[in-house]
Amino acid sequence: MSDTGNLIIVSNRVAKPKPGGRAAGGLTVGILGALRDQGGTWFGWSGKLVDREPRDAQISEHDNIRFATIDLKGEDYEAYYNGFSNRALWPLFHHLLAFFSFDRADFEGYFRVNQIFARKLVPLLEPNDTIWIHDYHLIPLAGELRKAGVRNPIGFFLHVPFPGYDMLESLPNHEFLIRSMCAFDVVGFHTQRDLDSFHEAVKQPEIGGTVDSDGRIHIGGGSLFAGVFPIGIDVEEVSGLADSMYDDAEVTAMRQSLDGREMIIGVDRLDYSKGLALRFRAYERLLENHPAHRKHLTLMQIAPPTRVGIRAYDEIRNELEQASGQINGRFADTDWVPIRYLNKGFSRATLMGFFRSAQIGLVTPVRDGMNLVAKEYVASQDPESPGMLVLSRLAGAAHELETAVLVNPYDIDDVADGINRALVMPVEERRERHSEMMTVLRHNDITAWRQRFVEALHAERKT
Ligand code: GDG
Repeated sequence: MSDTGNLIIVSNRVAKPKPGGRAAGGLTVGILGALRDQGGTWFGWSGKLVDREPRDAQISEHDNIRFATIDLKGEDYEAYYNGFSNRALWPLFHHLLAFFSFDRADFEGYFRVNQIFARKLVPLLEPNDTIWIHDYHLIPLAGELRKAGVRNPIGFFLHVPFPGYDMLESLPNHEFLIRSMCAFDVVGFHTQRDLDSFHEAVKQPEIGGTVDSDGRIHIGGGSLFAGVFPIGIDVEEVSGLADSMYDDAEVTAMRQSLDGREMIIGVDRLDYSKGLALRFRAYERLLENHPAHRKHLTLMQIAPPTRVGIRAYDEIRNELEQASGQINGRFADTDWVPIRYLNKGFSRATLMGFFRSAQIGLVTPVRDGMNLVAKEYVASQDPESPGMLVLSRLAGAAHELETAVLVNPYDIDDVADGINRALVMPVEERRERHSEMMTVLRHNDITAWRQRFVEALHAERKT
């Protein structure tokens, strides 16, 4: 054990490496890197549902990292995950009130699961450990750990946006949520905008916090640090993969099937926050307004399903099938189909090869904490003749990738014009914009992200 103690990572799911399993995604690689540096444990739900009270955490070890997982009761999971986390917090934090619904029983289940996490985690903790908790599923966890007498530094990183107070107020127990976030020692966000919204929330009279000039928040006799820690990617890993996968058989076959046409690529979990229906409409508008692109352009949209069983997610799936069918029906010809809509996932390596093969990366969420796809697309490009990123201003990534073609995803004419601008952009301009984006990606890469956060957490030991 190092003198800084072990790092304990807590998240809803634990990405345990499986023998022969798929290569881990960027965030998982970042977390595993942090655990390898400091030594430690990754704690979370096992993915298994049971019908009795969950047993103590099951521990296993790979590569010097401990994995500790617990099962959950089916009804608890339904209320905690599908219910409060994904029907209330996810849409609310993404400013999408039309998808928001609140149910007291769901909130109770959410709170109960956080209590279970605390109860099962406490016996695994040593006095010198630092604890880093991830995302909106686990906001009350620090408070529950404190009640159980845990004195270790506890950090929280929010992977999704943090909304303004007028939006938060729609949640009946928003005050509880804000106070719960203040039970952490360090709270991290992707962007300054999210941090500003958090400050606005803690300063509300009913919350009663103050923010000093160093960014420390003082509340109820205690204090915490809240800061901006933009998540990044492993730039060299992504560009290396893209380079080596360009000639892979599946990637080559896909490129050959384009028959010399240019390709726009979209890769998103099938989620209403990703703006996919509007994206299809924007592409349709491009084909309407710029008929020269017809037959010379293909949109390949990859959208692996997630959160299956939540109604809004089943609905978006139907909506997209209809929209792509209708646009293809309107414009397709015997030798050309405008949209290839793929409702499935691909290996990480294949995806990077696809990114390298696409002239445009189209990333148009209606709201996104950061959006790693935007960063991966940029890092996958050939610096000599890079493809261009068309990026929603409402993604956290737009705060860093200022030289992408920035668009408002709600304005389909703006998106259509943005794609057109990117398609006709001279290579010198593309190179210049790409090189500026790469500088930002390297400065804020995945290692910088985790090291900055863990450093901030260690600093809390002394205060
Ligand atoms: C949340 C926040 C924030 C996608 N399809 C496949 C696949 N992916 C990979 C992408 C990328 C990751 O999944 C998605 O990350 P995003 O950041 O784009 O979006 P969320 O899943 O919504 O993530 C987001 C993030 O947390 C980190 O803080 O940026 O704002 O919403 O890496 O490449 N990977 C594979 N096959 C697929 O088909 N292997």
